[in-house]
Amino acid sequence: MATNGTSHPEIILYTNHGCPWAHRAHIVIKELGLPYKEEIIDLDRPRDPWYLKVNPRGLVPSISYNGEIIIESAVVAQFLADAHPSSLLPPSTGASNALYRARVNFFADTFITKALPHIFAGQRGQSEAEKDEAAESLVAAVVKELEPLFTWDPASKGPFFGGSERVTLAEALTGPFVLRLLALSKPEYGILSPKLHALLEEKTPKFQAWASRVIEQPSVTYIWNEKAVAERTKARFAKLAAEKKL
Ligand SMILES: N[C@@H](CCC(=O)N[C@@H](CS)C(=O)NCC(=O)O)C(=O)O
Repeated sequence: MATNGTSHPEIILYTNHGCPWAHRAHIVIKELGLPYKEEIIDLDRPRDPWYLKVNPRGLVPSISYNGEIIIESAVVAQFLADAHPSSLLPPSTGASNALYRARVNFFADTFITKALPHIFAGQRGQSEAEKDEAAESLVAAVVKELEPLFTWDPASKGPFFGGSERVTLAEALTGPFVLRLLALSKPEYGILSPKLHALLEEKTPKFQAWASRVIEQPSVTYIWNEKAVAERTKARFAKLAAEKKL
């Protein structure tokens, strides 16, 4: 791969600020302090042929890194974290670093495979009862799968994964969904059950304490537009319901 010595790589991030998967790449880039150029991809219309050459799947995010194209948010995030060692992720040298990296990946994988489907189910819910049911299932999944992974003591260590003082790859991969979970369950939006806040606080205090710190981080919030995402999410699910596609 072409490199440019000690200067910064040339990065183009193909993104859409409403997309949680693209949001992962934004968090990583911001945490690494890397300059980048941004190309916003309009997801409301078919992809232009030039973008399908960048990413034949037509999805965001993609990055160009010194001319090399990398697609899929988890791959992009991992690549950037590996190429630029930082508190996001230690290098894979030695068993103890490898173990920490495995723990980070397991945490993110658990969030995405065990918790996220219930967040989506809540968004799809057509009635308050369906939304409440999805909220109960989500909280049960967080109790069983995620709460036991908070093994550090945030009173004596940092608030982020493994007791880190700074955001790690675990937060970069899950933060966009944590933001949505906590924002879209505000009663004014009617998207996720408003009971979620109290349920999480009561049943998953470690997750809740961690999540409340994640959503305060500037790297997590700098592209976040809560009202715009809430409106779009509502409109998208209303359209799907009207088309009977839910
Ligand atoms: N697995 C992909 C998912 C990316 C994805 O679904 N992006 C959505 C926006 S949030 C997209 O580009 N959708 C465009 C389309 O489906 O046409 C990743 O992690 O990068």
